[in-house]
Amino acid sequence: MNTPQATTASSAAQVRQQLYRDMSPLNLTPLWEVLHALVPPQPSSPCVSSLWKYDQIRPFLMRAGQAITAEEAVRRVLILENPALRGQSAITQSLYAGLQLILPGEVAPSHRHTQSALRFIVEGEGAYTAVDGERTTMHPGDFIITPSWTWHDHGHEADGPVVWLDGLDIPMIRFFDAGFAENGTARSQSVSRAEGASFARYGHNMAPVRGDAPFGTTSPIFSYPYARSREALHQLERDTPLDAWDGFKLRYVNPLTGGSPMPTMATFMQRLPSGFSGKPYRQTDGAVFSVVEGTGSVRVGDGAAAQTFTFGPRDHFVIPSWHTARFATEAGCVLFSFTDRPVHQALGIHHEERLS
Ligand code: 1HN
Repeated sequence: MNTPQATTASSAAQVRQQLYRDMSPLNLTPLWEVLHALVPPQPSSPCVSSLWKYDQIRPFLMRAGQAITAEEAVRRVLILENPALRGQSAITQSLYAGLQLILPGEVAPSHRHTQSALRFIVEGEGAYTAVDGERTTMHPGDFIITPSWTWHDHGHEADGPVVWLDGLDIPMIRFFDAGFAENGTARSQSVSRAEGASFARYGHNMAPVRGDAPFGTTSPIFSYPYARSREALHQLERDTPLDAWDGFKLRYVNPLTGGSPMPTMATFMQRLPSGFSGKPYRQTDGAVFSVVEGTGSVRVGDGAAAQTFTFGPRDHFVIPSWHTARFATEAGCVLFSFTDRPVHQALGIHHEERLS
């Protein structure tokens, strides 16, 4: 027998369910059923942490090299998909990552799009990317930029396969429904400036007296060579106290603003010295890592959900938003990473917690 109270509760539930059904055809839905999930007490990313071991991935990259040419593929890339976002071409809710292969003699044809791209060179030497009439030769560890809406193509006139990490803001631009793209008419753009022209103008703590930022809010430097970043980290290590969370960590800057090299993505290089056992931290910007040198491990998540990844050179991993991360290394290592931090900062929603 139903008590009067239970009857009241069940009839209230019935009244509500009937309300939902009746108004649904008008595309109306009650907030109170979803309010908690819409504004969770803390970030609850659907993404999961994940590791891609290079020695497992490389054979598939090389098979892709036999299966399709760079020209036919336009971009011969294996996308690093977040296991919880399969089919969405996304490594986090806002970021895309992939490993691109180019072989000697190949051209990846010219095009442009509003999505910004970064390249981080993982394997091989001597391929180039051309941006707005200037070529940049790739070396492992170089960080190279393709600003939004600039013509770009890639080519390889040297020896051996060249592989790089592509980082793009594709999911973010898709979220805003703000993407445009256009194919070039020439297979590869003609070269109009000598290699190194942008670095000569902007790479020495100087800038041309006249003329605005050539790429707006994006850095005028196309390539941040590893030789420089590595040297900077080593100098830092010599005379700076170790940070208990980050080791020795530098951010790449747009020399004209001091801000991030691209409006949507921040990039970092850090060195964890041998014997480093980092403290845990979490931040709202999910991060994609490319291991440059050395070996180490990262523990991501809390309690039973925590995962520990052991990494070596050329491995890649993702730490989603607000997942606690903690690094350790016996031999020491160098890590490159990128995140969507500039957008969090522009919106005033960036949070970071350094735990003990
Ligand atoms: C793109 O243009 C490149 O230029 C790489 O190398 C990856 C993924 C989606 C859309 C455009 C490139 C891309 C891309």
